Amino acid sequence: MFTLYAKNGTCSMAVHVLLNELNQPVTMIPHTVGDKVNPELLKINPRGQVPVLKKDDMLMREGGAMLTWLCDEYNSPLLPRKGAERANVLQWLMFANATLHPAYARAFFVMRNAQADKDAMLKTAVEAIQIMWNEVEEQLQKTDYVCGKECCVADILLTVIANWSQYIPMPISYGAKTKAMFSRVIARPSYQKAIEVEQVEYKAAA
Ligand SMILES: N[C@@H](CCC(=O)N[C@@H](CS)C(=O)NCC(=O)O)C(=O)O
Repeated sequence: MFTLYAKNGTCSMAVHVLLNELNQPVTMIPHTVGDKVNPELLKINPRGQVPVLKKDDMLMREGGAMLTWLCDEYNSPLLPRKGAERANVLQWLMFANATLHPAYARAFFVMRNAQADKDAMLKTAVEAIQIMWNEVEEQLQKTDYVCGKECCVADILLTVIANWSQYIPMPISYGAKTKAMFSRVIARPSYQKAIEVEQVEYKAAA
């Protein structure tokens, strides 16, 4: 049985959705207790960040690693085992995890911390995010999902991250193909179950 330290709607949600895809039962442990970071989480991740995944003696940090490892461990079609197809899915997974996720983190950092020039800094951060969603839309001109006809693990993480735009007070838009991809991903039973457990309102597909 897996234990997932998680915060509703954040990047840990992608790991939650994937565990549902794999029919793996999971105990969810909240990131926050009262108004403080869960001391149990701080003991295993001094950064106080989620996701952290535990099973028996195994403890993992870094969501991208979890998504990759879980797909491999359970032989999931969401990440092909080898070849150019695997390379392509890994490329889009890392785009989501290591390029798009930090771009949102920059915007949130500005919102929380900037004193002078806050609007200009946020505008720059949002423009960078928009360029990335335009890239996704361009890719989706050719395929239903970023790596082809079938959903892959990268689509799941992209769909989770897109829903963070609602917390940024400047518009971020998605193309029609991108919104159609989000709609297909959130319609999956695995995603619906995570939405229900995490009490997330999904807005990015509208
Ligand atoms: N590189 C890390 C980033 C983790 C991360 O930024 N987690 C955020 C949620 S998306 C978090 O824990 N935020 C809570 C906080 O920092 O208080 C990963 O991919 O696991």
